[in-house]
Amino acid sequence: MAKIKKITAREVLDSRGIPTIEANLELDTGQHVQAIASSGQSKGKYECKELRDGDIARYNGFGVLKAVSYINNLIAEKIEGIEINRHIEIDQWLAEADGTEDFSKLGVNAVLTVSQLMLKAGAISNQLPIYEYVNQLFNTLFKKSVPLQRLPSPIFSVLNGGKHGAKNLDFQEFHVVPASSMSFSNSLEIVVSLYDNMREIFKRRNMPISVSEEGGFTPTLYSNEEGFVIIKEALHSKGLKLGVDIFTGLDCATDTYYKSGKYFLKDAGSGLKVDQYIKLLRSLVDKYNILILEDPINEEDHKTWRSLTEIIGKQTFVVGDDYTSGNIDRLKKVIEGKGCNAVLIKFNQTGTIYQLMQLADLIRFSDLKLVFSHRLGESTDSIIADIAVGLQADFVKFGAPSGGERVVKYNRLLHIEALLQGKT
Ligand code: 2PG
Ligand code: MG
Repeated sequence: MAKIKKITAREVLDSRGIPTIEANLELDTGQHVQAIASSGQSKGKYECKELRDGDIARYNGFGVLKAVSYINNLIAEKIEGIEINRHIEIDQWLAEADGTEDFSKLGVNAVLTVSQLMLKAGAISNQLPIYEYVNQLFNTLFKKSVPLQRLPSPIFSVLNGGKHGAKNLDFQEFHVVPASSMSFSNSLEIVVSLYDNMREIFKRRNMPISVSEEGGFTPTLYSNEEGFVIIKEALHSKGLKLGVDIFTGLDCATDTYYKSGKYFLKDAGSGLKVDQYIKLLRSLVDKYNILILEDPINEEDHKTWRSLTEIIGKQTFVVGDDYTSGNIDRLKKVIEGKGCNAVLIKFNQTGTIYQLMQLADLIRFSDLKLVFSHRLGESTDSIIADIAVGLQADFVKFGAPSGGERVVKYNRLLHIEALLQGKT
């Protein structure tokens, strides 16, 4: 079995121009792999922590030299020479070596970069594409027989506000979600035309065309609801039916507009009390066929999460992202309290690949839908597309169909679709 020969890390930039870690691993067979850390903007309270230098003189404090040096010195020294098929054991060692619950000592950016490297090297040394290797690994580790049969349904962000926009809209992301009966390639083609139509609508209205770091448009509108009106108009000109061909979604990322028990949306004159806010959400859900409703409620208000899921859970996936934060203990609590019916997981919220798989196992077998998501700070690496397919996630959310770091993941799904259909 191939052994890990050398690991080296360095500081590079992510898609936002913020420092991140890139690393290489060489096997003694001469094979090489590379990995890079992604990073969030709207982070959940309970997610794992990145290690940043905090030295204001470099990159405004966002440098990652300390985390890089942990890989190059401490971690590399310990794992070089070990057989690559022991990478899950190494994941467990990484968690022990850090010793904190949230990787705040070594930094989840350092730990997950190494864990990704080992997954890729494991796949390469077993001569398997990453998605197939992940699937086999998952089934073996958790004694499951999840077949590799379908691609996750894509959720595309087409409008952005909140922390991803320019505070123009309160909701962080407006999504379009093609009907799950559509093939991935068909979904992508439809949404790309829809996205073009939206650009044309803004041009016709003489509105400046600006986009967020995840590629969604960031117009200044009178209300959040107007965002749905624009999506509907763009659909109409393509001859598509809302609620039949296409559904919508929202990542509310509530913490930007929730303050002291009230929800402050530009759609309402003043702060809304919980019951008024729920009424507004329900009317949007019905009017615009919202299928995905992510982080609609303040993350500490478990009671309202539960009652909203009870009310709309038959037609809508009420998705926990910041609510669950990829934290397994937190997720167990949410499952017990029936707080949501779908969970979104992000690469670097949880820790190592092994921990990510444990989380996916808990979600899948608790009868919750699994959404696999990018982060705002990304790279042109497409590993999350492979992992989402390998784990047979129900949905993927990789941003707008625009920008190299987003389309590389959608392009990878096109390739995997062809591979699964035996077309390549
Ligand atoms: C989210 C993600 C991805 P971030 O909130 O769902 O869109 O954002 O990476 O900023 O956490
Ligand atoms: Mg979110």
